[in-house]
Amino acid sequence: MEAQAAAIAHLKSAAEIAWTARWQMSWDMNHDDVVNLADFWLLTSWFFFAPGDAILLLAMMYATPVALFLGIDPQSLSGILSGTISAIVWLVTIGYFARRA
Ligand SMILES: [Ca+2]
Repeated sequence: MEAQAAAIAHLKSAAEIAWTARWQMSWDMNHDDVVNLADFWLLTSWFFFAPGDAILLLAMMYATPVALFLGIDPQSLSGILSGTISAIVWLVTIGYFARRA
């Protein structure tokens, strides 16, 4: 059980570091000192995955044992689970605003 407590503490601190890194945005997303189409796709991806990444990071920080059990870690950011959550959030959001229009 001591290993479990250490794994939880490790995941929590890794998630806090990942949270800070995740929300840094710049026009030059790949840091090559040029703003071009490659940065546009990275910005689009940054924006698309934001809801899923936020939910996964919050789970890692505030429901750490659950995240550990589910195998969610900072490597999960912008992955399949995050993409699925993000797609659902965006579809529900678009559906909500489309119905109001
Ligand atoms: Ca660039």
